[in-house]
Amino acid sequence: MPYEHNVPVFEIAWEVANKVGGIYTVIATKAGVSVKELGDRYFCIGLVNHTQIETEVDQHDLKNANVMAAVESIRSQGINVVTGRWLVDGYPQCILFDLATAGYKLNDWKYDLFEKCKIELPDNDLETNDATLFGNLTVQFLQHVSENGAKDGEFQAIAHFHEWLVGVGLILARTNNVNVATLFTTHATLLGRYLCAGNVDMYNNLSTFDCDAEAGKRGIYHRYCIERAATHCAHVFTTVSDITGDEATHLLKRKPDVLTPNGLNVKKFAALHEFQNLHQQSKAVIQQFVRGHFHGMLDFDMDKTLFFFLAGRYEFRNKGCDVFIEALARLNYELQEMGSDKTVVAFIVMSGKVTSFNVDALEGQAIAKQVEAAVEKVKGSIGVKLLKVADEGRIPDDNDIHLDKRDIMELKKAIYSSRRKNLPPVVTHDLVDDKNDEVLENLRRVKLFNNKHDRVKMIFHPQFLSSTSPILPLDYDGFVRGCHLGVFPSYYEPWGYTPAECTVMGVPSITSNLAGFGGFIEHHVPNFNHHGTFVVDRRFKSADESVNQLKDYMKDFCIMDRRERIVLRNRVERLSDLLDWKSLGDYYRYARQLALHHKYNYPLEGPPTIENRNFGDTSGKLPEELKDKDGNDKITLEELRDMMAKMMRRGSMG
Ligand code: G6P
Ligand code: 1S3
Repeated sequence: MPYEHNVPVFEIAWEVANKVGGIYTVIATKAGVSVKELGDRYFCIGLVNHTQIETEVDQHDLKNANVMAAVESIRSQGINVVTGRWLVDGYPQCILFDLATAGYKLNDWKYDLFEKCKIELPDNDLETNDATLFGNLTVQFLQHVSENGAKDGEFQAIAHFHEWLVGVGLILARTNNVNVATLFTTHATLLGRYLCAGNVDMYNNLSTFDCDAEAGKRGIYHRYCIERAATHCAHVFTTVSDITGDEATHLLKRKPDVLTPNGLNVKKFAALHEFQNLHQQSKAVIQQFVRGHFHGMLDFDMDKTLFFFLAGRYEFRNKGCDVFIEALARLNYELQEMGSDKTVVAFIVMSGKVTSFNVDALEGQAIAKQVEAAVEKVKGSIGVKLLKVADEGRIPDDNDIHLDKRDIMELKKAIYSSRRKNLPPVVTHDLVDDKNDEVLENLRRVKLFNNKHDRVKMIFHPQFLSSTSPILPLDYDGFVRGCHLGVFPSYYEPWGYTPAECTVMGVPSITSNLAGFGGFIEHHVPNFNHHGTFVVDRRFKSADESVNQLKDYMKDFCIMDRRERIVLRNRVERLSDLLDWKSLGDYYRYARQLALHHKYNYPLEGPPTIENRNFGDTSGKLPEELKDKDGNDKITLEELRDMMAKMMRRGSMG
């Protein structure tokens, strides 16, 4: 019997209805295809985050009597369990445990874990304490569901666990012999992340590490034990990319059975060029911010200003921020040497510890508004003068539209107050530890201070973006759309959603061959740089060479003109189907089938493949965006070839 007819699927993750990082994006964006495939047999299991639950969950009982009976049995122990539907596309059912109300069980459950698995947990690791509570609640729930279900005949279920934090539930499901087929997906390895962040050359030494000792040295041995035990207990083990597959093989000692690359919920606009219009709209908001931020020093042409950005979790080296800053410094020098008329405003968006907005940054926006208000007033007074002339039936001449004393006073006041004594700040917020902040330390080192002569200006925004911000009122998606280039030269990046998000929004990006996404694109897209996805080699080149390669990519981008950028954005956007869960969801489906095969002997279909796609034109015909509404060519093929040759000027781009 094909499993899609009756087997319930429980997808278990710390970030269900709890936005922390990338795993939230995985489960939330996948929910649409999961619900489409599995309907009401699909349940997400997570924990209650009191600050998010009201906006993330529509709370109510679920229809499934077996599931509700299991929930009630946990509630009867005085533990709060929230049920309802998660407010994301697909509207999946969710069951969330309130860990604070289960705290009284902690010592018993820690003891039990030690007795059964010899995993000893320290007292001071609050996160692992929570992981223990969560794991025990999950396994109690699964046990109830499978035992209740078995009363009506044979019962089968799938439990898919994500990341070590929910690993205890998987370990206990196996040690307690719960009747479920289990999967474990890791989105990184604990040890890999620590090794890379600590300046160890992980990739060239993967096979040589004494993992227990390395985990011990870093105080994460107990966490590592949970992660490794979960990996080995699962019927099926998966991870998100080739590179993390290798890492897991060596550091967790199990080769993944399936790779489950991360997708996105791709929304196509009815009008092909809608994403280009959105770029224009969001760019106008960023330009407004830049106008305020650089007030009194805005001697660069906004029309020739490009917005680059790096965003991600604040892991300075792992996310490649070190390489980005160094490459920007070199780009700054070369643009000056070339006498370029382009300016790059480079944003770094990584959430750090801040106290409040920086006064200078706030003031900049206020001053820009004052200047605008003064200009508006003067515009009004000129309008009145013109109206008077028109009423008289005369054609106005220069004498009629002169500025009078009051207008000039108004403008003088605004312009004088916009003159600045300091350079425009490189950071938008006050940081708790400004002196030791890694981004600021490095900006100081390379002297990117927003000086007049700098062709690269810096903005470090150490907070998540929000459309209610008084300085840059855009949410993350809007901001990405308004930028010209995303730059993510990561050193440790199992997948890397940031460049993938750029792709589906039609924004070119730079990734690295140490990022799962970079490897995926290299593998599946021929001539990927024609499609606006550039891959920095951080695996086989020296640090200095990687920095230069990144600088060259950014410099090439600066040389492009507007028409070339528009063409490139269209090409990037064409890759978005490749990243859609509509096809990548098949890998999850296959992994579940494999788990059923191992646990219940189901027959197995072959693994999915991403068939060769045609991502664009290599035929010599002009792309659609270069035709007018009647289908005639707007430029000649020769012009197009010149243009592409220019874009691929460097061998590395060809
Ligand atoms: C989009 C808009 C165009 C605009 C262009 C600017 O394509 O539809 O109206 O001219 O963006 O592109 P740029 O790369 O200069 O921001
Ligand atoms: C992890 O989140 P991170 O930014 O700590 O999981 C993400 C989802 O699979 C992945 O995209 C990312 O590379 C990992 O690092």
